[in-house]
Amino acid sequence: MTRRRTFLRQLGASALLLGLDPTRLLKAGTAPSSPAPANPERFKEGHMLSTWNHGIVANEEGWRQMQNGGSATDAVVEGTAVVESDPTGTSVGLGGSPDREGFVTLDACVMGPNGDAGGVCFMEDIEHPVRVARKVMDTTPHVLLAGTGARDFALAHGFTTRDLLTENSKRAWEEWRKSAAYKPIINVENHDTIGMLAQDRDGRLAGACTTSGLAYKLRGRVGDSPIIGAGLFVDDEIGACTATGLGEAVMKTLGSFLVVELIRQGRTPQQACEEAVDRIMHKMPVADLQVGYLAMDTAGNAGSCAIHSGFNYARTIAGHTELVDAPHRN
Ligand code: SD4
Repeated sequence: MTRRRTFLRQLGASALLLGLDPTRLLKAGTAPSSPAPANPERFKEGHMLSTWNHGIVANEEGWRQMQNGGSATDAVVEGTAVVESDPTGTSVGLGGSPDREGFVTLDACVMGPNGDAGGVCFMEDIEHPVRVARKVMDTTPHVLLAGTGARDFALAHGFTTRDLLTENSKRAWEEWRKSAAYKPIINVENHDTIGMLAQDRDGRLAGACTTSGLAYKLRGRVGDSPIIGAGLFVDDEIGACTATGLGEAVMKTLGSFLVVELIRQGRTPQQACEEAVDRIMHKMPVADLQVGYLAMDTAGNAGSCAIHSGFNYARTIAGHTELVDAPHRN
């Protein structure tokens, strides 16, 4: 809010100098057109949203972080890191399904207050890409590191290597190789990236997104999840959004940025998620394609929408977590 006030003051001063009406300039400018209402009391200890049911454990860790004085960024990074370490999840971190050559390659990003962002993509052998993404954000002038460069960067910052292909995911890949048919299956095979959004007690917003991407993808394929604006976008004067599902559809419509921009223009998070889903449905056939959006604004309003049924998310307010089924449009 401080930055917005500074912006408004500067805008007003420049307009007056030029002999213009500052209120007319604001309408044409990029400042939020409908500032969200003040934070309700119940959100003051923190508020978190995470995709899918593994969002429950992510939010629990995020809540612990916040109770220990951690920021929204601490909550989303450490919350999603818990899911990265779960070998039973086949779409994130350890145990993630490999590409068609049998290599597990990971994508992740994080975005904090003030527009700070970092990410890694096509990275191998490192269990916690989301923590590496945070290092990129905190210690480099860059946003995204890829492949061996990302891996080397992680090693230089104290991360260690680990074989991320578990016996189970290897067995499933070997089974898949017998037919080698690539057909994404809605909500089962592909669609459980973890995206997490949080607002801390200081009102700061942050988000993180981490995935092993589509099972048996072409080697080198990178999805939406590490791409700022596609799999994740945070503007802590407005709101935050994360995406799950077929990354190509999200990238082609720059989905998370679109949702936050729609909130900026006055939509509720719910309306914004619906509109972003409708944009995909208008542009491409969606019978075999699932995408889900999850968003919050600075007032604690949440929204979600998916193309098809089956998408759910975990919401934590004041330490209480519930699993919510997202509405769908098809
Ligand atoms: C991707 N959006 O790489 C991710 C896939 C996903 O669980 O959501 N997987 O396209």
